[in-house]
Amino acid sequence: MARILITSALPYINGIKHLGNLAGSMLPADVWARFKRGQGHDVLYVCATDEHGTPAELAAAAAGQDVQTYCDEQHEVQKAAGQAFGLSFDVFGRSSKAPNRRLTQHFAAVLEQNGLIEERVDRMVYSIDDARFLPDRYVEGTCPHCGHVGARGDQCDNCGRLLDPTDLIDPYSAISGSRNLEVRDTRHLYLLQTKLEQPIRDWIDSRQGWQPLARSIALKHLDEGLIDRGITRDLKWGVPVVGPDGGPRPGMEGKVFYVWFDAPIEYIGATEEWAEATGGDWRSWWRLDEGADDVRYVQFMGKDNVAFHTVSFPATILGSGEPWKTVDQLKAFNWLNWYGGKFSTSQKRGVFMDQALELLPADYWRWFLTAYGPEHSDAAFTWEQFQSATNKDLADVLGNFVNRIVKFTESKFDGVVPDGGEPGPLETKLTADVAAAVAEATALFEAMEFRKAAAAVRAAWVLGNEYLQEAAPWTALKTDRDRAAVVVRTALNLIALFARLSAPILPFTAPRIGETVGAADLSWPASDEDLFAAVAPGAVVAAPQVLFAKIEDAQVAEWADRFGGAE
Ligand code: B3M
Ligand code: ZN
Repeated sequence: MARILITSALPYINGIKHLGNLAGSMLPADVWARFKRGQGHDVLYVCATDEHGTPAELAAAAAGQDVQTYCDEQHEVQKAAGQAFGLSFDVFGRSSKAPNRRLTQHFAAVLEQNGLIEERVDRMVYSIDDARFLPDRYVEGTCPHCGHVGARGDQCDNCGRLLDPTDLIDPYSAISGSRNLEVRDTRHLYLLQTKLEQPIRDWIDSRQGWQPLARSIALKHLDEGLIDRGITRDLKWGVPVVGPDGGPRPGMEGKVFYVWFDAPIEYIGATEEWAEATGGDWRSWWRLDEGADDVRYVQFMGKDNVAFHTVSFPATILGSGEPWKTVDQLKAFNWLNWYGGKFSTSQKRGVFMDQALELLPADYWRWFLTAYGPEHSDAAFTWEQFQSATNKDLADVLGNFVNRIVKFTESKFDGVVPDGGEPGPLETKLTADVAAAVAEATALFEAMEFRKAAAAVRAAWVLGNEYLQEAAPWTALKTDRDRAAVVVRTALNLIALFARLSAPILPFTAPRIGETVGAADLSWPASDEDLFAAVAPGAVVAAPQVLFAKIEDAQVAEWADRFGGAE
């Protein structure tokens, strides 16, 4: 049994997330956590809301609430949405909680002791009309790299480059829209990343488990050359900058740490929140000198977050000189688009997590977003593809198989698993084919190849249908009851197996599938297991309520109308 720490990028507090956010970090992390738990490993899946910085302040202002109240409410909203989607977080923490504050201040202190933090007088964008500095997202303008209009001061959404607000061409205030801006002096802490370039490079070389997309993004940032980065901001909401004694730091009053400095530290902070709630030992997950040396740490995130996780956060950790656990495997995702374009809250394009569940149960979405997700390239959500995936994979292949054979057992064998007969050549072939599909699904999940793993699971379902078609128990029954009994028993065992194979992706439906044949075991099958031993003669079976309803064309039309579709 291995100890596996899993984190998915922390969703910003500013409103409920859309399906693209879900597909690119939290959902695959959950699927993988369930796969690993199913194998019997000791998994800790950590997530939290990322509550600081300009996204929180701007969203609270737009909602007409003070930031604390806004965050309190939105945290509960996101937590409930995660639960409704079956996201099996061991903890869903908050970056505004005390553990993160303490840890963030701790890291800043040790980095400074190590000569890696410097106070600098900085030139920052100041809005005369708003009477305040405009850090990060408070300024918008044109990206100097790609010309994208409406780029934010911290990062361009179009080309993904990290920006400094003073880089923007034709900048304006995101609060008031005012262009009456000037650049003023203000004092800030800088993390001297230039001194950490070689340690970060060496560390990346030592991480062989990263997926290529993550590695190439990391190396690109290093090759472009690291710059010293301001890690404080002129904001009210955030982790306060303090002096060595924990009191105010002269010259830095009223300043807080930059949200991207404290957010990844919340992975540790949230684990401390988990420990407070459960009595667990958070240090054994994070401190190499206290047991974390045998932990395997896997991070999931969208590609825009990779630079922060492969360069910025490691700079904090490595620069501390303390024995913290760092990421072993990093899985990055591309974008899920809404038809040709982006999801957009303001333009009401796309489906958000809460709305999705008003339309259909979580497993329908989980299947589509896993099996057809934006894994190796951007993927597009279209209602038509969602409909086709649901109807073909879930309703026709999986649902229909379960229904057909259980109903047949009910009508012809009184709902009891029949005995008699001996497996023949068809069963021998099926056993080998299914074992191969399971082995393939296991290897692909292990490799975090989610689309391919889902395809392998689906291939196992297809084998079930093909077997039933060929073995035709309804025909056999007319002449050879024992032969029909063998086929029925075999197929009912497949149902128990399919429940197990489906459990990581379809956690709500898998137990219902298992229940039809009285099988409660949803663990992931081991390589040496007899896959046809779960359902024994004499057991009672019961047909399920509809497992997956087909999506009708009329529904597609209605949803496209309500949420936007092809333009
Ligand atoms: N909240 C950005 C995002 O949601 C940011 C991730 C933080 S991970 C430490 O895309
Ligand atoms: Zn750009």
